[in-house]
Parts: sequence; structure tokens; C-alpha cells
Amino acid sequence: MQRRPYKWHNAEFEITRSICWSPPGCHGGCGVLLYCKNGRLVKIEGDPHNRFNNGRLCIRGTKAAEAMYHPQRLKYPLLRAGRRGENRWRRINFDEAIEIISQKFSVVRNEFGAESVIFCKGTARDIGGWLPRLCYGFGSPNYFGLGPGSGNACYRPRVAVSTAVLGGLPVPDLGQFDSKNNYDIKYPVPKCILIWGANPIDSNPDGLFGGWIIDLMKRGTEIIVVDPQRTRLASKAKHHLRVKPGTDAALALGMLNVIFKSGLIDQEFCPKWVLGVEDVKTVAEDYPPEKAASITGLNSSDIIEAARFFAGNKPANLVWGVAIDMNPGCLGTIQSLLSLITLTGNIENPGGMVIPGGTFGVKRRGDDISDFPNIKVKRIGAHEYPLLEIGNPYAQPDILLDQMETGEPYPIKAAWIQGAGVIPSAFADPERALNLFKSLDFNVMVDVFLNPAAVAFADMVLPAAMYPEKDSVYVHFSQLAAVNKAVEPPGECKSDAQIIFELGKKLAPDYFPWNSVHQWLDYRLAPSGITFAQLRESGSLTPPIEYAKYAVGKLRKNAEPGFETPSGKIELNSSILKKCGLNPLPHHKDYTSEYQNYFGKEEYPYILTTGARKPYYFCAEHRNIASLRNLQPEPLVKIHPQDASKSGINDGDYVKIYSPFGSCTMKAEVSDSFPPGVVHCDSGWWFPEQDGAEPNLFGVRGVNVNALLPSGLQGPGGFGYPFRCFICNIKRV
Ligand SMILES: Nc1nc2c(c(=O)[nH]1)N[C@H]1C(S)=C(S)[C@@H](COP(=O)(O)OP(=O)(O)OC[C@H]3O[C@@H](n4cnc5c(=O)[nH]c(N)nc54)[C@H](O)[C@@H]3O)O[C@H]1N2
Ligand SMILES: Nc1nc2c(c(=O)[nH]1)N[C@H]1C(S)=C(S)[C@@H](COP(=O)(O)OP(=O)(O)OC[C@H]3O[C@@H](n4cnc5c(=O)[nH]c(N)nc54)[C@H](O)[C@@H]3O)O[C@H]1N2
Ligand SMILES: [Mo]
Repeated sequence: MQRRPYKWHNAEFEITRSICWSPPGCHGGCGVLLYCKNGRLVKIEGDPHNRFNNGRLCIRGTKAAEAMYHPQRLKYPLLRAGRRGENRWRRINFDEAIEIISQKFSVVRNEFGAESVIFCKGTARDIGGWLPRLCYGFGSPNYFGLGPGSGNACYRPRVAVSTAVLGGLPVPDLGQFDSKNNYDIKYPVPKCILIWGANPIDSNPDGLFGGWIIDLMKRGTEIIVVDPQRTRLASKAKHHLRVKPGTDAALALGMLNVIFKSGLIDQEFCPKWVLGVEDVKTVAEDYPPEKAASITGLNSSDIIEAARFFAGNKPANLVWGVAIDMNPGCLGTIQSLLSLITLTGNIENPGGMVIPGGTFGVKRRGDDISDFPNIKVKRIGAHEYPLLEIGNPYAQPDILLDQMETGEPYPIKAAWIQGAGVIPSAFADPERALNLFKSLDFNVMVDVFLNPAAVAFADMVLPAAMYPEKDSVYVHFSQLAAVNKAVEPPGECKSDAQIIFELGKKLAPDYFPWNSVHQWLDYRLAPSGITFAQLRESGSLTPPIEYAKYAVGKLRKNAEPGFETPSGKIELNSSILKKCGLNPLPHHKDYTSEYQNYFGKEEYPYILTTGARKPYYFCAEHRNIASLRNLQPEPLVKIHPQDASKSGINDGDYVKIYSPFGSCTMKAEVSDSFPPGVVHCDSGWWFPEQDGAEPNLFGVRGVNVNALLPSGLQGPGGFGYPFRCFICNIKRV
């Protein structure tokens, strides 16, 4: 292990090596050098020695100090002083805060049961490693991911279905792993990357650095982009398939049809390791390219060419994004895409898709519920949606809202919300969600700024430290690294882990035996055999990669060859999905047409897609960071020139976007970056500079596109939501 100090001096600077992580929000992983002067962070640079980003850094990454030293930053615990919504607060100290919370939560536990307290995180990242222990240790099974809430429609559907079908989440081998240990295998540049519903060079989601794709393109990789939007990557693609939102599964099935007909199924891999090939073929026979073309709005010749190119150019891999999950039909899409990579033999091959072997044994997500025998009650949604228990289990937020309303089978009384916004991001039908959270007895939020939801329903707000102000550990498939503190946090801000630790000591002391968070860090790192002190000196560690692990029994708990599924094979006709009462095979269902037929194609002629990522904002964050806000001061709705002229809308006009359920108003960007018939609205907007008190709530109401969506539209299995395939109409205001 290489050793370098993690802190050093250069001229007037003290420099700390660290990892850019939330807060401020980022899925992160970029190595950074934090330049400090007199105890203040003055400059951030990408760390050239970190293999993840090789010195590169995005615009938000360079601006973290602006967030840290922002005048509106939360610095002390706040206790609500007025009524909820009045935005009046009283400063208290941390010990008082912890005392009040533990008393309130204990009362609920005694009177109603621990399950009546829910523990939620959002897209904020350095929480998931810690919070499950507090939740389960307290005795509640109800650990939620509210990023987003509706339909659990981010990442979790892909993890659950992949785990059911092939025993784990396959990730694209983009050269990010350390292949030094594989002496006989040289990393081959993938011939093709299929980028589907993802825009990784702007989003860099979940441990995937978009720059790796650009590096590979420079070495000859061709890309196929499936996205209605002409993204920067799409503009450089060999094939850009501008699929009609919500019809992805039909396209994937059309491609499978071509691949079967062209004899491009991998005849070495499939007979040995895959079940259900014939069943998938039968499904795909129903989607000849002409039919797929008419459903998806594409040309059949483009579908044929793209399918042949993908299947005929091994190794190929798949970079898939959240657009897949933002459709009630996501299970069918995910199954279809897993079929595409499996049937072309791009599983566990160099440059294809690999099922990561783990990050030196360290768990990214903290503890599992199974380690807490004290919990006898099932998670919310587990009864209705057994698939939730597979892969990366969370409770189900749509059922949560229903349960908050009915109190059945038991009441919900209090919520711990750490790094989640609730509105504008997490829920469709935001007013219903707001009212239901308001109906609880006691709500705590842990954040770095006061957001609309905190004003609307929090009774206490705790201030979290930002990443340059804390020690922590970054764990992801391609990297294990220390987050190193460079400066002291302001006021009484504490790291998320520290806050959880202090509350855990009170509420679940048996599960928090340590004297400090550093001891807890060492406990989490223990499987890797190194301590936090060693890790921070070693710098970022890249896990080794091993291919074809199925052949040598390295994917199964019983050490037999094969995949960690009931049959030991990849189950494209999935026995687990079948057992969960779900369609076990790839399939397509056009929900958007159903909505349109029901509510009228004339009244709602447009398909509404939302929230495609932009580099300068992270979900609902950064609207208060002046240097970023200047780049796009207000929310935009993208409308194709043809559609704009039909409705008499000019670039820069204010436009009302409405559905049968609600509306919002945004400024028009007339642009052909989305195809005709598709309207794109930004999501996550509020105006931190405006009045926070009700009813204004920082202006969140007029610009929240989620107000157009009703609740209850989650797809089969409790997964997927039409955030990217709903219906709307537009008019100039
Ligand atoms: N800069 C920045 N980075 C982020 C975030 C952020 O807010 N800002 N958010 C983080 C989070 S929470 C997530 S989940 C990830 C998401 O990151 P990605 O998974 O990369 O997803 P997006 O960029 O939101 O959307 C990808 C593409 O989906 C397209 N799309 C829209 N509808 C459809 C459809 O029906 N089908 C298909 N095939 N494509 C469609 C959009 O045009 C968009 O280009 O990014 C993370 N990283
Ligand atoms: N219409 C539409 N809606 C969407 C989406 C879309 O594409 N379209 N995208 C959805 C997706 S994929 C997601 S993941 C959700 C995101 O939904 P949320 O997770 O609710 O995202 P935010 O609203 O940004 O709220 C996150 C809050 O956490 C705080 N925070 C950030 N990092 C940390 C941290 O490390 N610790 C603590 N304590 N606080 C932190 C931020 O300041 C912010 O207030 O939005 C979803 N909503
Ligand atoms: Mo997300």
C-alpha cells in the first residue's frame, strides 16, 4: 500500500486530500485537493492522483466553498418557535436537541411501537452507511429512501430486478477497476457503449464518472444513445435513438427481435448459463422492428442498425440511467435491457458488464435488517410488494402516504428526515405529501439549509457538516477512500454520522458500543483489514476486478459455479419475479397512451418528461449559490419549435404547463433538443431568496412540476413512476 500524507503544506496553503461527497449534494467520488488558509477553505482542485476522476472536477465541485460559507447556512439546531409554516425558530444547543428528540421518539415507541417512527434519507449520500443502524437499532423496520419517494423511482428498481434476474447489479466495465491482478487479461476498449436514459457526463451518478466514457471514445469506442433529448453525448453518437418517452421497453424488445433474427445470440454463453432464452424470443417475436418503430416514434432501419451494431460489437456494455425507473413500466424495461446484455454475452467479460465483487468487503449501505432480531414488524409495503425485499431493501413510500392517512395497520407518528427534501423533489401530488407529513406529531430534519419542507412541517432542524468539514469513508464499487476533514465546521454543525451516533447512544445504546465515530468508521472498514487512519494515508484504493466469476463459483454463497439466483443461472424468465406475482419476462406496457386515452389526446397532446440533469444543479440544491444560479436563474420548460408555434409561444415567454391534476409555470426555452410532441420541465425548483413562510414556502408551489402528477401511480412491484412519461398541455400566460 502506497503511503502519502493526506495533509501537507505548500506556500501559504494547507492542502488536504479528500473525496467530494455530499453535502453539498453529489453522488460523488471525485478525488479533490482542498486548499485552506487560516482555517478557511479557499480553493478546490481535482486530485490528479485519484484514479476515479484523474484531476477532473465539475462546476459544482469547484464551488463547494460558496455553499459552506453561505450566510443562510444552518449553523445551530433550531427548534420551531411559531406554528408550523410560520418559519419562526429558536436556537438550542445540540445536547438539548438530542435530548428532546430521544424523549419524543421514546414516547412514540412506548405508546405505539418503534415502527411508528420512520427514518428517511433522500439522494444525499453519506447517510446510507449510517442511518439503517439507528433505524433498526431503535426497533423500526421503516427505513425509507425518499429520493424520490413515489415509486421508489431511482436506482432501486434496477437493483431489485437485476438481483432477481442475475443475482446482483451488473455495472459497465469502463476501465475503472484495477485489472492489474488479472495478469492474463488486458483491458480491451469496449467496441460499443449503449447509453440508455442516462446523461452521465452531466450527472456522474452513483460512482460512475462520465469522463470514463469520453476517455474510451478517444480510444475508439462507439456509442449508441437512447434518449429523446439531444444530449452532448448523443451529438457524438454512432446512433442516436430519440425514443418517445415511456416506450423504452418496446425499443429494447424490437432490438431483441432483430438480434434473434440476425443470429447474433451468444451461442457459447447462453446455452450454459441462461434460462428463458426461448421465452424471451417468443416475447420479442411480437416486436418486429416496424412495430417497435411505430410505438417508439423511430425508423425501423435505425432500430435494426443499432441492434446489429450493439450485438455485433463485443465487448459492449450498458450505461443506464434514472429515466428507466421513471416509468410505471420500468420492470419490463429493466428485464428487456438485462436480456440485451445477457443474450449478447456481455456479462462478466472484460469491457462488458460485471457484477462487482465488493469493495474490499466494506458495505456501502450500512446494516441489514436481518441483523436486528428485535424487529418483528415488516417494513411498510413488504406485504403488498415482496420484490422490495430483494437487492437493496427499503420501505415503500407510496404505501407510507396511504398508511399516514388511514393509520392502518398502525399509525405513523414521527419522522426523521436526513438529507431529503420531500418537496419539491420526492413526491408526486406534493400537497398531499405535505399535508400528511404535517399530520405527524414530531418531525426532525437534518440538512445544511432550511428548505421548503422544513418550514412546512419540521419541528426541529439539525445542522449537518459539509464534506470538507468531516471525516468519513467513501465506499463504492470502484473506490474505497477516506473523506478527510480540512476545516472545522461552523457553529454546531456535525457530520451526519456524528449526529446519528449521538442519537443512537441514547435510543439504541446496545447497537452503538463505540466511544467515537472514528471507532465506528473502523468497525465499518474492518472487513478490508485496514483502519481509517491507514486508509486516509493510503489514498483512494481501487478494488481489483475479476471476470467470469460465475465459472469458478465466486458469485454464489455456496461457492458453486453460476449466478446467485434460485437456479444458479441467469433467469431471463425470472422465478423470483414470478413468485412475487409479477410478469417474469421482458414486456412493454404503454402507460402514457393509457393516460392520454383516458384524459383525452386533444386536451393533453404532449408527453411530459421532467428533471433531466443539468451540470450546475443537484436535485433541489444550489439555487442559492450565486455563481451557479447565474447560469440558469429560473426553471425552464423546453418546447419544440413546431409545438411552440402551434400554441403561439415564443422563446422566453412564461408558459403554464398543466395536467388533469395540477399545473406549474416556467419560462419557455424553444428548442429542438427534444422531439416534437415532447415537453421537458425542470424539476427541483424553489427560490431560497424569497419569503419562506407559508403560503409562499420560498415560491416552491408555482414551479413544482410534480404538482402535475397524482399519487398512486406506482408501477407493479411498487416500482416506477411516470416522472418522465406523463401527459400535459401548455399555454402562454
Ligand atoms: N449535475 C447533476 N448530477 C446529478 C443530479 C443532479 O441533479 N444534477 N442528480 C443525481 C441523481 S438523484 C440521479 S438519479 C442521477 C440521474 O442521472 P442520469 O441517470 O444520467 O439521468 P438524467 O440526466 O436525469 O436523465 C437522463 C436522460 O434521460 C432522458 N429521458 C427523459 N425521458 C426519457 C425516456 O422516457 N426514455 C429515455 N430513454 N430517456 C429519457 C433525458 O432526456 C436525459 O437526457 O444524477 C445524479 N447526478
Ligand atoms: N419531476 C421530477 N422529480 C424528481 C426527479 C425528476 O427527475 N423529475 N428526480 C428524482 C430523483 S432521481 C431523486 S433522487 C429525488 C431527490 O430528492 P431529494 O433527495 O429530496 O433531493 P432534494 O430535494 O435536493 O433534497 C435533498 C436535501 O438534502 C440536503 N443534503 C444534501 N446532501 C446532504 C448530506 O450529505 N447530509 C444532509 N444531512 N443533507 C444533505 C440538501 O441540502 C437538500 O435539502 O428527486 C426526484 N424528483
Ligand atoms: Mo436519483
